[in-house]
Amino acid sequence: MFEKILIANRGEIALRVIRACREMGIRSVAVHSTADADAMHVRMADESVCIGPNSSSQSYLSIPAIISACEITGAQAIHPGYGFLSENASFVQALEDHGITFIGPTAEHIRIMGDKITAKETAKNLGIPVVPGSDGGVADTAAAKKIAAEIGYPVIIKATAGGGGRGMKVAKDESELEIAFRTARSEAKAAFGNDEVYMEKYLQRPRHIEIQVFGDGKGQAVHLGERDCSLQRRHQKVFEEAPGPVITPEQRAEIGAICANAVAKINYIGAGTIEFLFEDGEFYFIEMNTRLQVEHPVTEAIFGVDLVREQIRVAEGLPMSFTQGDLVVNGHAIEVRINAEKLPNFSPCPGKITQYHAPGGLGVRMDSALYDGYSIPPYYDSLIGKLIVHGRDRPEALARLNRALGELIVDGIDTTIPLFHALLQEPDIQSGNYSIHWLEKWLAKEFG
Ligand code: MV4
Repeated sequence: MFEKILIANRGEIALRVIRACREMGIRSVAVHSTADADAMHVRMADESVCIGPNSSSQSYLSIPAIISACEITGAQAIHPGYGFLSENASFVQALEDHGITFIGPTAEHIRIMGDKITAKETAKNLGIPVVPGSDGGVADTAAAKKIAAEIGYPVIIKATAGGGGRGMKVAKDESELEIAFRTARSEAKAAFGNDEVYMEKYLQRPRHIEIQVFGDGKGQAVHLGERDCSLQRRHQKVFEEAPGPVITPEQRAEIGAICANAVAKINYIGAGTIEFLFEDGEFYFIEMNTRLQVEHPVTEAIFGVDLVREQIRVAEGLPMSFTQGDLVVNGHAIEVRINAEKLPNFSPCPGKITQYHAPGGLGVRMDSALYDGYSIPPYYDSLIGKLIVHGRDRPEALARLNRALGELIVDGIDTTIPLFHALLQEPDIQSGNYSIHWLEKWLAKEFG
């Protein structure tokens, strides 16, 4: 059993992990940069270690600094949260070499899913439906034209080292292919130092539906349904919900079983998310994330489970505390991301919080590391809180979200709170009628 866990992260997700540790009787170690000396995660943990200066690369991304902090404090395991080192296979390898347990998947699984061509091929071999496209990489424009003619236009060219929307180019027809291919390749080279690209049929109006999976590393795995994360701006999610407003129980059971069987077959350990595009009733695999995701609380709400607790259990070699049969969808949950950003351009807005008041009441969860008088440093990402509401059905969750947003006070800086007040007035949001392009189109219409 772990007696002490180090959390290699900051902000709300560090608190999330500290809370799970405390409920399990495990001591927690916070690490922090100099800028975060007064941060909430440092105050809330049992112990803390300063691991470096302000910049992420010298603190939250510094593998030697984090391993040293682990050795100094005697922590037996590290929870990486999301972002930072959470999907860094070299970090996992280094921990293994030091006899420290990584609370997450193996370095090999992280590596496989980090390379998008290998990830897609692996998914396909495991029986997961994928987007029609090239088998592996595309060598040159001649090969690209041949494949595009087979699968039909429009096509999308993606970087194998990319993911999360970086390094993609669409070609509507053959006249656009050459430029799209060359641009994708050179952008991939510049951004990732790897110019390998692959090609897919471009889906024009899909939803982003992702399946939460969870494995024990010993061949047992379950799924925890889907999240609809279609409302994104520049590949940043802003509003997520579970279950998906247009997914039927039959569709959930079918794609969920496919995903659970796939991760069971590879002895996957811990939390994972299999991302799909969903169009005309069909699921198409795009990527797999080998971490706990920002939006995991909506899944926790509707299934009544603590995913961080389960991550820690399986990392200790214990079985999961539930089986597939225990996992029944209960109601509807919505998360909105409260960012320190100024509309309409979503420009970062760090600064001092003069007043903070978290909403409460039935079905309301506020995950945030804010407090009165806290100064948001300019060095890290702009997520400052997540408001998660749970209701018996979608209309109740929406009403609760509206009510909770009305109680939430974050003064002193600009935030995305007004965006959500406005979104809740929209008939398409009220009815769940949106695709991956809805938010960008709406923003263009509202703000020009
Ligand atoms: C696509 C696509 C359409 N067709 N692939 C963007 C993020 C990355 N994970 C995959 N992405 C897309 N891949 C095919 N074959 C459209 C997108 C896409 C998108 C996907 C999910 C959520 C928002 C998006 C916004 C623009 C494009």
